[in-house]
Amino acid sequence: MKIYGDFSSGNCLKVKWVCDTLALPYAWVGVDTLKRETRTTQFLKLNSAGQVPTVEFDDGRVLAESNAIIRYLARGSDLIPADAFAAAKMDEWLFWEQYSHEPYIAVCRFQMVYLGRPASDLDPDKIKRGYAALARMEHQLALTRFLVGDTLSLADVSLLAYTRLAHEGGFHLDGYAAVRRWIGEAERSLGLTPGALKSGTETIMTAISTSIRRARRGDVDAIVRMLADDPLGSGRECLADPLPASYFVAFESLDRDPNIQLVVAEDGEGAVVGCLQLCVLPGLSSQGASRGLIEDVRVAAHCRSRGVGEQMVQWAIAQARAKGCKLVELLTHNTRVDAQRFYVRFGFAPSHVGMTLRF
Ligand SMILES: N[C@@H](CCC(=O)N[C@@H](CS)C(=O)NCC(=O)O)C(=O)O
Repeated sequence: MKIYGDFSSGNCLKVKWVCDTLALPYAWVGVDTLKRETRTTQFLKLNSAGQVPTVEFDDGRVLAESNAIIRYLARGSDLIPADAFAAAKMDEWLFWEQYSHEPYIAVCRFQMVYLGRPASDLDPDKIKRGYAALARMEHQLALTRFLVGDTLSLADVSLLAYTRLAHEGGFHLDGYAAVRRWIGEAERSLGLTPGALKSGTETIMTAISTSIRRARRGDVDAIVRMLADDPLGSGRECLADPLPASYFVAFESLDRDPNIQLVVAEDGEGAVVGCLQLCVLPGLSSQGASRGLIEDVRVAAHCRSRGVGEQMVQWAIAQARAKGCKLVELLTHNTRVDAQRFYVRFGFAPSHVGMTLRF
């Protein structure tokens, strides 16, 4: 499945989050709405509404409208309540989001962030209706943990997309304690970096859209180069031409192991811009809980700080959750202070003292 989307669009992120949470494989095709790439003849053939998100399934069928897409992708999953009435309440929120929330909160944000308008220039009616939407959510979320009862559903996915960015549209959430509590819980449930896209337009505009796929033998060279391009790795790796055979022997062994996924992140042109290894370790402790272990996260030097590492780590967290892991662990060298800060943003907390015995 291909997702045509723009990372700056909450509507598109809804689709990404559902796929990541349910571990549905996809290729992300970046479409820059500001460059009007949704209005090209080619794109209009795909979706005559000229909008993203649009998904194209492997059999050629195409589906648009964010809430229709997530509803289709999440069918049969825990993101849609099994009870028919609760599912209808979820739909109630989905329709409401498109008519009474997104046109105010997302549009004000668009005008401020992308058109550079000051808050004072916003349409007062849009602001009023945006706050009315927040008030309605606050009322519900003071009563229930999520929008439909105690469990995360597509209603939360859909409403989270722009509510977490409401401040970028000039909305103050200070008086909306339940909404703020819910944003944190929903972000954690979806494995999102708290406030991932809150740091302003620069982060959003320069983000690289990646698709994450299993590494192939032909990627070994690119992976080893990324491992070596780092103060610790430069002393550990050997970039001889050709590479030492030990790298390929290790790759074959990793590739055969069903509990290990060595993946690469590819940019829109198919270039490998990042890598990560996820191991799922079965164990007896904690009542037989499996745990995920994230290792060897690297991003190509020219692509750092552009969201690649974040997309890979979110993918790994979602995979570990989908495979039934009860926790995810990683080791980061105690000298890598920036890396530690990066992982804390996903909710990782320093918990162990790592010990190493080298042979
Ligand atoms: N109701 C649609 C709205 C989609 C939409 O407005 N997409 C915007 C990005 S958020 C877009 O593609 N704009 C470009 C354009 O209209 O040319 C949905 O929920 O998917």
